[in-house]
Amino acid sequence: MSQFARCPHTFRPLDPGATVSPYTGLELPADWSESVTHCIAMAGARASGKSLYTAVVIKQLELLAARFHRLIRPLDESTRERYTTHYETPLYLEMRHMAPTPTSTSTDAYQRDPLIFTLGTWRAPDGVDRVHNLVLRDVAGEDLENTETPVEELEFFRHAHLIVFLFDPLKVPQISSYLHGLIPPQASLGGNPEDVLENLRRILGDARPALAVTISKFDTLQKLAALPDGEWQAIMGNEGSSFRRDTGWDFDRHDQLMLDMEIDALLRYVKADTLLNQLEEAYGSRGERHYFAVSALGESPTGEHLSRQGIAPFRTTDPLRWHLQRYGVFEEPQPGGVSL
Ligand SMILES: Nc1nc2c(ncn2[C@@H]2O[C@H](COP(=O)(O)OP(=O)(O)OP(=O)(O)O)[C@@H](O)[C@H]2O)c(=O)[nH]1
Ligand SMILES: [Mg+2]
Repeated sequence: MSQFARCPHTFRPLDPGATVSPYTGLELPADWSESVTHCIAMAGARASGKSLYTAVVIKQLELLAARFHRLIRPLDESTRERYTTHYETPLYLEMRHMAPTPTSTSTDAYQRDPLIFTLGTWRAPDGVDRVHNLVLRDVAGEDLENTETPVEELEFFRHAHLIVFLFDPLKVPQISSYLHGLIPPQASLGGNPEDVLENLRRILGDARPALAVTISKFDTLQKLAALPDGEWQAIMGNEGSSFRRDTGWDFDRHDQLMLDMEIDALLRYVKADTLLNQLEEAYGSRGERHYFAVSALGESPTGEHLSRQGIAPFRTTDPLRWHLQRYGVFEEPQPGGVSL
């Protein structure tokens, strides 16, 4: 019996051998209680890039898995259908923007059910080879911006293994005023990430799941490297810095440590003090948090359509691998096995 299976809707632990979730009354997928569940929730303001990230990260995981001779597959028909309709088709076939994720109270809230992908068989922490399943919950930024959203609706955040908190750097007031004039003003929706973080704290209560604090749309900041000589050229154009390069399929602890420190330094440099203080206050010594920088697209879209150069994701799998590597998933086997 595995103690690594969780309810895919609520992310709560399950009793060994459970075939039905005691929290939802719903039947669990076959052999679920023998498997390892990785519970990951997306967070962020409207238009912070959560759904595009979700669409792209699955494709990237497929490529990564192939290197380990594994296949990523939707576990059920519902995941396959929803991923294809809402994520893959608009982005990869129609090459256009995705519609904003509907609020959880609307009838067409397809994200109320989690996306479940099986990652193949890997050695589990108990030394037994088990199927690992990734459960991803995309959320409407509208629900996270709204301080009246009932906590019960979003309680799964408390039980997540990992929250990927995406924020558009240009939506942080201190960063956008710092960069005023350097980056063309972006007329887009979406609230202040600081407000979302505050609301997330309300939802989390005393829980502190690992938090991947992730700059989204990093391509917009990378553009600063192209500015004529100056401070930004020096910072973003520095070939030696971790956030300048993608490490391909390697997930290297040292590189991640550097990345974390560099993003921290970058946020200090652009005087994002409110955000930094909020994170320190909420997480400080109470929970794990790590900084990341990703770009799902690699390039700013023009109008309704995505760049003609296609999608060039940058460091998208890093936040997920921060969690998965602890379980030895997408890692070369260690002689002594994995220890959590
Ligand atoms: N430049 C750039 N723009 C991006 C990137 N990812 C997303 N965007 C832009 O951000 C918009 C919103 O992305 P979504 O993924 O739909 O945002 P969301 O967080 O799911 O928004 P809600 O569903 O309303 O919560 C997209 O339509 C793109 O214009 C990226 O990697 N680079
Ligand atoms: Mg969305």
